[in-house]
Amino acid sequence: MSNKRISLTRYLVEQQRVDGHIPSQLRLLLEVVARACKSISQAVNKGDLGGVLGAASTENVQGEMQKQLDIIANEVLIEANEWGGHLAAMASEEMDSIYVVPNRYPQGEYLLLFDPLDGSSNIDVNVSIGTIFSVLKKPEGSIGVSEQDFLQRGAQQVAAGYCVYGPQTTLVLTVGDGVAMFTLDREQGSFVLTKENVQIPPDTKEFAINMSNMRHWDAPVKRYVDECLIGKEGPRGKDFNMRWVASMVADVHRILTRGGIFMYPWDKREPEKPGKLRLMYEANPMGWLVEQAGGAATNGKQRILDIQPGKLHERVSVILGSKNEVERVTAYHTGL
Ligand code: P6P
Repeated sequence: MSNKRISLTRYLVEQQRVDGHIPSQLRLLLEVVARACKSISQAVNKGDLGGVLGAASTENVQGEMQKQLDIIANEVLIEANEWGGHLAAMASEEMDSIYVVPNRYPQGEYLLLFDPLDGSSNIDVNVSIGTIFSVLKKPEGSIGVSEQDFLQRGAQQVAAGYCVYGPQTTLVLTVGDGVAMFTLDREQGSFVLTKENVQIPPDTKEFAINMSNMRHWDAPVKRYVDECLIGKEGPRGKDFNMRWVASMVADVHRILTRGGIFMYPWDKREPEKPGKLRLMYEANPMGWLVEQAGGAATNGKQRILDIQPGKLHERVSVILGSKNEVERVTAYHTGL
């Protein structure tokens, strides 16, 4: 890549103009989301100095205690996006139902879904967290907008990405033409292109799973992790390393950067739930990013992006990352 600094704005204009890849309304939407992520990054960076750490006194739709920053991040995304005329509605992990753009603003054709601050359990201990977002188009001919309009397969996404608030603040984005990474230049206040055409190595020696749940796993996951732990004396013929940040954004960013496999599978703790992570605003955007970078993403049995959602906040088992590893775990589930 030349040493010419390419801003997010220029990258998106070129995706719109040169490749005809994204309409101006989608470009506007992505620039607004990026600006909102900058504001969230500022709030996160203040930490105790901003008086925004710690729990709020409320629970989200998942029944999880909300952190103050969860609520702040949600409000920042709503306020940044509701007036621009590019959206019909928004959906968030932090809101029970969809947020329809108020009548005082023009309605657009896009639907924005987000987990405003993923990894909240890490906020108070200064570990990387992030915002995950997914963009769908409102179905043609749909009058008004309803939750039903959001229930589209991940393969229907027109844009997806996340912003990781770590040692750097980095926006990672796909519009279906590969994966690009933009690092926030705090002096200029702009996101600068630092990686494009990101590729995940098809093989890896690094797996990510919460090992404390081992006794609850299904046999295929247990088999895969056991083989990794046996190492080079076992069927894998190589030793493995393990990482678990407990922030999906941080684990996925590592995998996009150097490969690996991330697993949050179904387990016996709550057998009626297909998994812990949410399909619409965690697994789908991350699954598309990983596929666009040459990786794979399944629920152990099928491609995540092919799952037809039944509910806005439905959960899913997630196996994603280096293609050959994801295919192995999936084969252990399906016997193929
Ligand atoms: P556990 C964060 O709360 C999250 O939704 C993901 O970001 C993360 O991968 C997972 O949950 C961590 O879950 O059970 O290990 O705390």
